[in-house]
Amino acid sequence: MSQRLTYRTAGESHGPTVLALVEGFPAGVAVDLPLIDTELQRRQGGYGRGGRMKIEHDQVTVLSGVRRGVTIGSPIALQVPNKDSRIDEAPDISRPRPGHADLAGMLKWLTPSARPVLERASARETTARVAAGALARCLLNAFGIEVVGFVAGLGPVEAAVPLDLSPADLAAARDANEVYCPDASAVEAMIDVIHQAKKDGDTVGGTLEVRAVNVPPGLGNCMAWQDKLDARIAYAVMGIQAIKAVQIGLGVEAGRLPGSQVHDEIGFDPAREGEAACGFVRYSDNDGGTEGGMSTGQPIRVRATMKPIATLLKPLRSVDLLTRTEDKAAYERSDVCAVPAASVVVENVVAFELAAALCDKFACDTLAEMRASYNFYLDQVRRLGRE
Ligand code: EPS
Repeated sequence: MSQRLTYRTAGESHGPTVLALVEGFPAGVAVDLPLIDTELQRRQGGYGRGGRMKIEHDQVTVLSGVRRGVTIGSPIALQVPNKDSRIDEAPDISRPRPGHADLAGMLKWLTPSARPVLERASARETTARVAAGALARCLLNAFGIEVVGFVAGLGPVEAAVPLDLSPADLAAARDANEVYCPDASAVEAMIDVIHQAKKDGDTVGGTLEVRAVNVPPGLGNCMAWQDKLDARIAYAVMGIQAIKAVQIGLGVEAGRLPGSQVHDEIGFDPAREGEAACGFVRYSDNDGGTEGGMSTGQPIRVRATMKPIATLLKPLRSVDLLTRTEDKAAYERSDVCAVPAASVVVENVVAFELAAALCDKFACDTLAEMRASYNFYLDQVRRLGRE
């Protein structure tokens, strides 16, 4: 039995390193280190980041699971060292910051200092998730599956991003500005929002969107709720720091519209039979590429809402755990806005879930067997009902 593709992370924000341990990754996949490093560096960027990103220069080291640049089927340990490593010297914090893991963690682990809690809860951990997700993309690339994440909204500013943009055009438009937003007309207003928040000693959140194309039908499983693709994506994305909502396709809007305006009517285009969807097309894109928790072959579309960073330069009210008196929350160096960075995290987290679902459907120890299984399956879909 092949092991399911999974990953775990370890590491504290100011510990010596951040780690991802990826298990169940098929053998025979060429590891594109520049691709992983590019994603790590994109995660560090974006307008509104704080001082930490000037210190770090995130780069991955592969510690295991790879020989001569190709995966060998064993667990893959990915390491990204912290330059700002000073966990033992970092001061204790007795005034928890509302919105962070501080108070809940202090009560859970019975510690009057939030330090041990925030060290692990910090979004620094997303470095490991991006590394694991970018590794998973090396597998997705072998199947032509492309995943692009971007900023769809920032504070009150909403972007308009046409659904028919190709992944290359979407990524190019996104990469042309500091807020990772493909809608050029929204960029200036987004930067203004971040600028104003900084001036006010405040922070700002936003909306992230991920689109994945060339995803074959049949990933996920309606027979077992745990294996539904949309559920697995939502679980993974909700697990990202500061994410408060996840939606697939129309999401919450689907509850406000009649069925005739929600469900994606089915068509067939023989000219597109060679594509992953095997010629099946839809006349709208509201279900976000999944029905019954399975991919339909249409683009997967995921949105996530990120709350504003919980560390405020003008701190909110809190209580000192040492005295039980009300006081202002502690201030730690932080970002004003990490929405662009979060779009990179969501993108790579979704990529990992798609790779895991791909491995489930075409379960194999090696890329060669996966490819054969994938090709066999699409061939069966094309023949379906015709013989
Ligand atoms: C982050 C590293 C952290 C913060 C930020 C994101 O570094 P430091 O605490 O040393 O400044 O900049 O983390 C948070 C805002 C948070 O809430 O955890 C990173 O690598 O992304």
